[in-house]
Amino acid sequence: MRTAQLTRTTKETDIRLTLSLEGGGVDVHTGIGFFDHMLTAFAFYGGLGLELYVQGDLEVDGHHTVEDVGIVLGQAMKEALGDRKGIRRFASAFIPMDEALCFTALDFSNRPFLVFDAEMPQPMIGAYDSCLTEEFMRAFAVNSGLTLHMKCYYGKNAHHITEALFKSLGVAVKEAVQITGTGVTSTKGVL
Ligand SMILES: [Mn+2]
Repeated sequence: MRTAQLTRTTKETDIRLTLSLEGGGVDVHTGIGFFDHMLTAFAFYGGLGLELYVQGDLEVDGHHTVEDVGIVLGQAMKEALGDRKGIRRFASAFIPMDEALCFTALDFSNRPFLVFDAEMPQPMIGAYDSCLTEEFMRAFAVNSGLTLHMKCYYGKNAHHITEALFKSLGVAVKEAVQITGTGVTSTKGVL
């Protein structure tokens, strides 16, 4: 079973996370309603089991909570993927949401990189700072060993843009982690 269970405690956040690449229940409590909504969408479209409980320093703002969840989710993804043998590795997805259209292309290459090109027309979505999506994606990419490119082609509503980004990440991750072969998906012989 490709699963991982992690806990991480710092002076800023306390995180408990269980991830399964084989599916399962989704239960997310970060203290930021919109972030829960995004992570739930990501897990659902990613075909992932995800249990996540976070106590963050939200009296400061959401930055530590969102970035640290990205770190721990990325670490869990890396652990669950193991030696990455036989995975499809690459995937991409265009996802619209109402007036917004977003795109994700990714590669579980073990070469972390983020390209993020999405303007957010509104600075806040509920209690969630729109600028935190890029921080989350960077932390997730760096810690999971993912080359991740995301782009918003157009959109007027930051909720729709952000949701299309998280859904496209989920759809692409679901495809990329599928085991379709037996060897390592690299001409180098190792990922
Ligand atoms: Mn929504």
